[in-house]
Amino acid sequence: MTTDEQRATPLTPVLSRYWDAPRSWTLETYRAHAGYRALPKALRMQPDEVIATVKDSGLRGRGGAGFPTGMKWGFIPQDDPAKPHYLVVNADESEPGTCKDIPLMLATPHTLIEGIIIAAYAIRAAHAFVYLRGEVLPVLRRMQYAVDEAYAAGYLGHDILGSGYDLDLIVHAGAGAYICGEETALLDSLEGRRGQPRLRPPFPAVAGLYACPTVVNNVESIASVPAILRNGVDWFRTMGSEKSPGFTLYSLSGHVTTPGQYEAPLGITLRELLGYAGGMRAGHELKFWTPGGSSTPLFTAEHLDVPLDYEGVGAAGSMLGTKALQCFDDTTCVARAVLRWTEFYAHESCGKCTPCREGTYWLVQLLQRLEAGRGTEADLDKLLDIADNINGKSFCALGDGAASPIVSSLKYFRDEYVDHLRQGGCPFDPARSTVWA
Ligand code: L3W
Ligand code: SF4
Repeated sequence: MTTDEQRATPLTPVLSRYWDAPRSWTLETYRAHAGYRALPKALRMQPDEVIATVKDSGLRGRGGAGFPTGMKWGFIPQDDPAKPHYLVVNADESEPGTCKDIPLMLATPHTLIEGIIIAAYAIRAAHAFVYLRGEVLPVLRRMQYAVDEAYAAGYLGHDILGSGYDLDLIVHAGAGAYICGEETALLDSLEGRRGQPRLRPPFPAVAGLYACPTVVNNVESIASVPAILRNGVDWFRTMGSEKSPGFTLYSLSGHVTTPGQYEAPLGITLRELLGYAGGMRAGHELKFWTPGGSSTPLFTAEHLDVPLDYEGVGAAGSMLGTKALQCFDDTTCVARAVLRWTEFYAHESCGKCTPCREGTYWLVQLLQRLEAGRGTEADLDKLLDIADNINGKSFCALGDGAASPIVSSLKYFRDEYVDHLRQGGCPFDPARSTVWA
């Protein structure tokens, strides 16, 4: 019998399949939608068999880097019984435009919990943590409610489903810093220290939480595991491509008629997704967009047919990142958008390394001047020079991310920056222009 989940359609709701169901977040609703059916199957397998299944599925990390999930689990060394293993779920969703993990945890927290139990069993961990962005109190409450339900039903705690396997799950709220989404800063924060990135290697798989072997995975990556165990590797591979298989959540935001989460196979294009989302708002054209949040180089309308998978977006000069498709129409000032993102990076820079700490500050100064039409054309080259001194020379990916919109906006929209200077102000300012809707 073909279930809703298995039916191949251009949109493939798996994770989001019953987000609209009444009381979707409860254990009762989860069970009514095949919930906790993958877990007994996993617990009957050897842990290494579970890892092999996830490896064979080709699932790649959904937090930004696309690193193969099963391979990461396989890195956990098994030769030191004195060192516990940990699973940490990165639920610190903060990348601008990214809004998939928070809705997932609000709507179906048990999907994540079932994935956590399976992943922790596979890597032989007795403790798992969900590191949640601190500002999102309703998500914290809902996750904790679901964890309590899972304990009461025997899915967490001692001797899970009579298998002899024990797991404790702790939901931990961070204090709301973007840098704590960087996996090693997250671990420092979880240990009670100020969240700043650690030098890698060693990677967390070798020396992570409390210097013990740790898997850090994104919410969506872990939540995808139960469906893979339930339906099989071949099913998962019917979607997406050889190197980027499966379904994923695309977050459409900005000047889109119906913004929201669209779950589809990897490799779908923005043109197709906009077709489902009713297109750009009436009377306006797409001007620029981010394929994976503001940390990924901008695309324009000429990239509407780029396959949204790791290879396709990479070949076109950007990154799939978190699949946060922020779409801006012809009323948007690119300099203002880039200034706003850069202010965010300057504010969130943890200050550990000079290129990012100082560079993001100077980028903001120059952009503020340019956006107000008070700079000079030499400032445009200064922007590129500073971005070049940040990109690849910073301690962590936040610096590279801050440089991305600067470089790509100047590549595609240099003339628009120059127009600010010629007009002595923003050409998109309502007082100067007719482009505002
Ligand atoms: C063991 C090795 N493990 C790599 C592991 C590593 C990590 C994963 C990917 O940045 C990107 C960034 C943001 N032995 C290993 C190994 N690993 N080699 O694989 O590592 P990496 O360094 O490729 O990336 P990353 O540090 O995880 C993530 C971009 O995502 N991004 C930001 C997203 C923000 C959020 C959020 O708000 N929550 O997700 C958006 O584009 O710029 O490039 O686990 O340990 N030899
Ligand atoms: Fe901190 Fe920025 Fe350096 Fe990362 S790149 S360590 S956020 S100062």
